[in-house]
Amino acid sequence: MKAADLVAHILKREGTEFLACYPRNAIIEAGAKIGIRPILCRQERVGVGIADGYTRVSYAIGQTNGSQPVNGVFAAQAGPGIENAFPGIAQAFAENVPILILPGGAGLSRQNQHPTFSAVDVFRPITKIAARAHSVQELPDLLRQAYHAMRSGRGGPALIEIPVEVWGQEYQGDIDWQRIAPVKLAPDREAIKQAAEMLLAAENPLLWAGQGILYAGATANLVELAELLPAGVMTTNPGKSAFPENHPLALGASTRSRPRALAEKMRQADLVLAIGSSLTKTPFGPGVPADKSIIHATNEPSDINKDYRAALGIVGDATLVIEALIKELKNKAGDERAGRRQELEGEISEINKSWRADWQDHLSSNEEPINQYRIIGELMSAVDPAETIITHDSGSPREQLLPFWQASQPGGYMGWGKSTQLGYGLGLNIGAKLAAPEKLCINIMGDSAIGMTGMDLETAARYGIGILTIVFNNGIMAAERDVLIKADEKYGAMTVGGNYTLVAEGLGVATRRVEHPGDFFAALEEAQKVTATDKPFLIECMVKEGHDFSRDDVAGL
Ligand SMILES: Cc1ncc(C[n+]2csc(CCOP(=O)(O)OP(=O)(O)O)c2C)c(N)n1
Ligand SMILES: [Mg+2]
Repeated sequence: MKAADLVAHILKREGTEFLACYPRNAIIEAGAKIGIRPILCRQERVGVGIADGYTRVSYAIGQTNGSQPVNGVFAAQAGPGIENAFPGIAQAFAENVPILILPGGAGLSRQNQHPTFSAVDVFRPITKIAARAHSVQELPDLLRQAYHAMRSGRGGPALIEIPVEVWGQEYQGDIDWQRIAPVKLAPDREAIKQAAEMLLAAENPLLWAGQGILYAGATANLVELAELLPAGVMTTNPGKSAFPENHPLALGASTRSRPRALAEKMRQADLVLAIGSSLTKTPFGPGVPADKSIIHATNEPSDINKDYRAALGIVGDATLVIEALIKELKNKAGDERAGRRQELEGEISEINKSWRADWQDHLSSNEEPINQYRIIGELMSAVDPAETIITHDSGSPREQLLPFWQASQPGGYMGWGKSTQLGYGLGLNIGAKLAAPEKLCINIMGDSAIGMTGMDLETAARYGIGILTIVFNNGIMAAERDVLIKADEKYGAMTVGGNYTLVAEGLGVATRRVEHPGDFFAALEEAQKVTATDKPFLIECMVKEGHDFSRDDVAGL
């Protein structure tokens, strides 16, 4: 058995059904022989994004359904292929997504010669493991390490480079591959006791849920904890959908924009319990205001006391931490807590009502060019979030979508923003649809965003991947208005041009161009019919520049 057959065999045992890829890489052929479907992207960056979106959904939705998650895999050639994959891997690193990257490599005798591109060296700082196989015999050990790195602790990409001569070598021995199980950390019992005491002593505890909840499949546990305490639950941007946002204790998610209830309850909070979150300071995620006491529970010890001083740190898997806390609280909790829950739910509901009322003009606006919130409003009333997976893109669409979209199921929203690469949402959406073909999978992108990766709409058309892409075309980089003042006045630097309906048609994608807000509903109905037949659809909405965001502010949030 040659190296590529060996790798394909191991991937198959790990549940791999498709390989996101771009030639040449011998695993494409070897995988095809044993039923691993190659999905050839148009650009390696998007290929990595496809593996990424698949992984997110496989973890978040698969686990809720009781199936074992499968990590997405991307394969590329040495040199240009893996060089062109850089943004995809950097984004997966920023978002802690556990994907496997399998590039070819230059011959071993060329590795030290200028200007050989060494994927191992270049990607080491942005992967959990980056290793080169010097012989086919090393591959099972390296892949075992890669799967262990992806499955245990904080997620992130793993990269194994396979140099030219290794592909041709014959593997000696039997392969006895067993699926690599995650290794979970259990929390310190004393810390759990202390946390329970702090939570019970707090007047207004607030739960802060990160994407670790999604990776641990801990949503049901989190709901139980929130109801027991009781406490309102906010999520980070990547954590959105980790807590059902139709639950009366839900406060929503935060990027730079957020629902008012989140801001208000954060303002009132005296204690923040963060679970499954790195608590990283980032412009596209919430912060913890200085006057709050913090309990920080995470499976990554180095995140504790990184950006904030933690009054108490707990290292552990999110499910195990929450289970232990619930057990401890049940021993201690008093009767008065049920009454407090009702009161708290009432407060949240009141804030939500006034916030929605303030935004109703936007959500039902008849403006032309179209108000982006009208499209979001139409979407929310027309589709069932429980049957939908949605993602935004960088730029204004993220700020517009995140506060208002109500994600009711884990994995129903793919939030991102630790890096904010324009165009990332398209690959994510293709990957999500591959992981959950029964869902309506939507990505909303601006006109600059589609310029980055739009050619890969053809990938969806070619493989019959029925995604829905909604383009907010305002002919401008609206998000850059504050930094392109003279450059725009003198040289029109904000303007971008394009008719994406024509582009999509040219790429074999069915489309509708919507210029009047009243026409969106029919376009969406048509899109749902078409995507249900495994064909992609693009709706181009001719929107206004759009600078209104829900940014109810609290210092430090
Ligand atoms: C790869 C990359 N380069 C630059 C940026 C910085 N950036 C963020 S938003 C934006 C403009 C977005 O314009 P568009 O997609 O048209 O959305 P709009 O804000 O107009 O709705 C830019 C240049 C980025 N996020 N990613
Ligand atoms: Mg734009």
